[in-house]
Amino acid sequence: MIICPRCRGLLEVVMPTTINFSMEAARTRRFGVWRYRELLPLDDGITPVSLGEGGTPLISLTRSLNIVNKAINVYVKFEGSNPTGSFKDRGMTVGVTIAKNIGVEGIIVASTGNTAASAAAYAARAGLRCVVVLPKGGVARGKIAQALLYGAEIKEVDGVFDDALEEVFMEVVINGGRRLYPLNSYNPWRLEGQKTVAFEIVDELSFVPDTVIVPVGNAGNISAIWKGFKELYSYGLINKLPKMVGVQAAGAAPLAMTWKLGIDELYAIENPQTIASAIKIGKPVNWLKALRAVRESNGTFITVTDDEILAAMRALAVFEGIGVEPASATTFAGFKKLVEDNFIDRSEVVVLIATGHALKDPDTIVNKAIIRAEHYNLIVK
Ligand code: AN7
Repeated sequence: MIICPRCRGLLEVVMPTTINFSMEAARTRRFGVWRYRELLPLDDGITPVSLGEGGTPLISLTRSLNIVNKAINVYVKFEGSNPTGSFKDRGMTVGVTIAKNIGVEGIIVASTGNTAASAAAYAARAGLRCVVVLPKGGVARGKIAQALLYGAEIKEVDGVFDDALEEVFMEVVINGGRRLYPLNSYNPWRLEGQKTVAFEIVDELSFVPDTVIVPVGNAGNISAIWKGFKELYSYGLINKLPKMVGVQAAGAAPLAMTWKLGIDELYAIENPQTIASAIKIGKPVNWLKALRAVRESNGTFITVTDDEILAAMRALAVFEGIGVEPASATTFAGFKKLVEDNFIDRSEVVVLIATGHALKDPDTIVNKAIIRAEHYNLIVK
């Protein structure tokens, strides 16, 4: 159902080649995912299961740019201001709307945490059961708290996210996906919602940025955002495309490795390690889509160390007042590297996708992020 029986690849939603949509007209609607309804694959008659997702702030960076010593036009798209505190809500509003309309009893997801929190909230809103399968000990406290609060049924497995995902596959094979509908990021409907971040960036800036930097775990988001830009381009709503940059943690970098080696098979990591638990993933299911996105867009994949992540997290917080979780901080750490390597130059406009809120992972803040500030020689007053 979710995998193509012929090539065993993931399914992808193909939108009609022409569409009745104008940005001008859409702007009379509330800023958020459903402003772009005509660009989403749902019939007009369907009422979305919504909590007001999307419409997140695009914040220009100021004082933190001293760290890179260059005046560059950089924005943070702060996805932490979504209803459950991460970009996952964009996909979940679409995915759960579909689940509700096909008449299932509930939904099931494997998750490093944010998908679980989001799935639990939207399932509650829709009156569906929600089962979340989590890597034992591998999920940040804020995310578990949310899943519990929204009433999800929690199942823990030994191992990492990839093992939790295997468990969901098994469950779906057993019940045929009829009872519990799988809403992992291999599910193409969720990616349709996630592509709206591209629409919002263009909508707000009224132009296309040169580079978009995205943290990569299961690699769904970077694929979805690229799909969003490409669709705008195909409808003639924009006339250029950005470079897509994927950032991974050094100890959990299957795609960055695949990219570096220039191979066409995924370089899987059996035992991924990083402080950024959201992206502690060794076998990203969307790896091929992501590889194509980065290749087609003339972008790149890079890695950042845990120390760089913590320093970046601290820098965004103390210099900009932007509180993000470790996975999201990879974007600023990666941006700094790309400026140093001259991949990004002074004339560019860059957007960092800050995928999740700082409160998702309070333990890392309290135990680690404060101390490591000295990596950027921060003087905190
Ligand atoms: C904050 O919740 O995979 O590359 O199960 O929570 O689309 O996987 C989370 C991923 C980046 C990576 N930033 O996005 C999950 C999960 C944050 C995240 C990612 C995640 P993908």
